[in-house]
Amino acid sequence: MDEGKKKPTLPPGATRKPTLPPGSGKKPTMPPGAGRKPTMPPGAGKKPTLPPGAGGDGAPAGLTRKDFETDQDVRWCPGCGDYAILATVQRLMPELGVPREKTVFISGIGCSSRFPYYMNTYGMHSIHGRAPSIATGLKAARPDLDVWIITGDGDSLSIGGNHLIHLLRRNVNVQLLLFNNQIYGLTKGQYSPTSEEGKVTKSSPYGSIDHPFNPITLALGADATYVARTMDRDPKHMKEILRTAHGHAGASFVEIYQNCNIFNDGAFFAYTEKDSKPDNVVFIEDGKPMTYANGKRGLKLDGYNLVSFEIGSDHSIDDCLTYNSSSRELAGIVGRLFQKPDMPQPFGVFYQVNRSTYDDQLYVQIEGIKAKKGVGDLDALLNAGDTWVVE
Ligand SMILES: Cc1ncc(C[n+]2csc(CCOP(=O)(O)OP(=O)(O)O)c2C)c(N)n1
Ligand code: SF4
Ligand SMILES: [Mg+2]
Repeated sequence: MDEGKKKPTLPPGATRKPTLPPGSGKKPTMPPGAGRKPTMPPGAGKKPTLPPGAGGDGAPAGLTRKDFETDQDVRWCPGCGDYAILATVQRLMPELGVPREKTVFISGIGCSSRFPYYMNTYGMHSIHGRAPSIATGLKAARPDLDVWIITGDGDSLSIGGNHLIHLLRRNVNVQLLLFNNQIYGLTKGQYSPTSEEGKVTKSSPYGSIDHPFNPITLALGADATYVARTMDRDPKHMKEILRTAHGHAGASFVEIYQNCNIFNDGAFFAYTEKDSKPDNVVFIEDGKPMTYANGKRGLKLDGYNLVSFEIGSDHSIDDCLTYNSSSRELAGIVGRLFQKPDMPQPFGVFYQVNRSTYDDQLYVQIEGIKAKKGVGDLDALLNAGDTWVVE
């Protein structure tokens, strides 16, 4: 039978008065405490003290960092790593040369997601975990806009895990900054998908039994075209990573280690502090040998594994692996250097490759269809086929 020629049948009950589900006519009852004034994390609202390293470098002539600041009180706890990220982004903005009215920051929910309030650009503090979807919609409608997504480890990897991976595989042309503090900050210290095994929190009083995500290999697994890691306490490195992320055409995924000094203080001190950083961090750079510990140690491949060695009498710098961010295989191996005892952890651009973006492909498709079928008529489309009136 030709389904298209059938007389339209109304969906059951379409002309009847709708029957409401039980209880839906009643005055809504609120969940306990829902009417109360929201409580902020301890210390929020106080004058901020910048964490070490938050000073960063200067801005060029023309627009300055000040032009990207707002009159909003920054409501993060004093000493929070979010301040350093905000300062770095505000310093970078004038150098990118994108007009403020063409720049949009979209966030989900969390301490980190308060970011758009503090940027004198367009912005949206949106729905928990959904910033990637809203950003995809915005880029589809306005591909000319420069869109940044701000998200936390809970926002992007718990409730928003699904939305994140689809943004990456589609290669929507945006920058996504994942503020990873390995904790739910805003809701006062529950363990998150990046918290380490055994982590004791209010929601894991006997220690977390969840295996944590490694955001870098997760992004690689979703076929992201730009994958990088940086840290709040190295603003110079952060700024250069954000600059290259911005220059990349496609979804740029940047994980930023961010200290939550209230609920997870020191989670990354091994990587960020002056005394421990050299032995625990390897900065990866294209075409450069993988050395660390102030050039005293190197990394090389032994089969599919990385091994660490001392640069000296037995091994020279020439034995070190030279990094190549266009190799997905290498990025996978190096990305797996994650919370490994006696091994450094990599920071820098793990992977970068060119692939057509979602927004470009969408417009190529639209133009192709218009050329074949002519410009569409939305009204005609909405009234085409079977329609009926619900009374
Ligand atoms: C639908 C929904 N579920 C849960 C919450 C509660 N909630 C608010 S923020 C948050 C997690 C935030 O953690 P993260 O994304 O890591 O941000 P941070 O505060 O650490 O920056 C949760 C679970 C919510 N606001 N909405
Ligand atoms: S992330 Fe932690 S330190 Fe930062 S504002 Fe939230 S609770 Fe405070
Ligand atoms: Mg968090």
